[in-house]
Amino acid sequence: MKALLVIDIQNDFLPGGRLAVADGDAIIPLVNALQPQFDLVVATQDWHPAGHQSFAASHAGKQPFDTTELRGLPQVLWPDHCTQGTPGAELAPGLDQRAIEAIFRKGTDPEIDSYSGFYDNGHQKSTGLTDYLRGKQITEVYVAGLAADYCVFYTAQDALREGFATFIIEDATRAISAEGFTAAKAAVRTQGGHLVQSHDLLPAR
Ligand code: VGL
Ligand code: ZN
Repeated sequence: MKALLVIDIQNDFLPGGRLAVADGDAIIPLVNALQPQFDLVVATQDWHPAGHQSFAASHAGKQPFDTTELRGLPQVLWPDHCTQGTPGAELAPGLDQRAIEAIFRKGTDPEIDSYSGFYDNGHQKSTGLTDYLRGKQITEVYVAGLAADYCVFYTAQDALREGFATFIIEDATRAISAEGFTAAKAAVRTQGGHLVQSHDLLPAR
């Protein structure tokens, strides 16, 4: 059984948002068109408490995109984004949510970031996504959404670690950094994952 994981298609990651990914809105029609090709559609939602430690504003003297360490892990410091209950944290209005069976929220622990839909960045706590997918008999996971070089990449890596056949739908994602996505694709391939295009999945027309 195949699942589509729709990663963080939220207003703050779209043009005009607090942590906008260039052209991020361009993937929404594709993600909508892809959904009927899957046995299960699940979404993730970045969902930070105000004052989250991944926000530059939580660190005196730091600017967005500076780096620091959190719990011994390298951490990019972001503009405030996807704060719980704000419009920026909502799933994009253009995203068809009818077939989304569950939404996994992440980044809720104020002390640690969580790029992956499966685990926090320290791999200490699970969101329950692995068990949920296994319970639905899922063996193949296709990842789409934002951003390609962060949450999509980390989710794909954890899916591989958890033993799912793992695919990133390349034209259904957009990156914060093009170089970052190039490196991410190489890493995913090295780990046994695959890059596919939406036309590999959509019926011929
Ligand atoms: C993301 C940076 C910070 C993402 C989330 O969804 O890729 N990136 N929080
Ligand atoms: Zn975040």
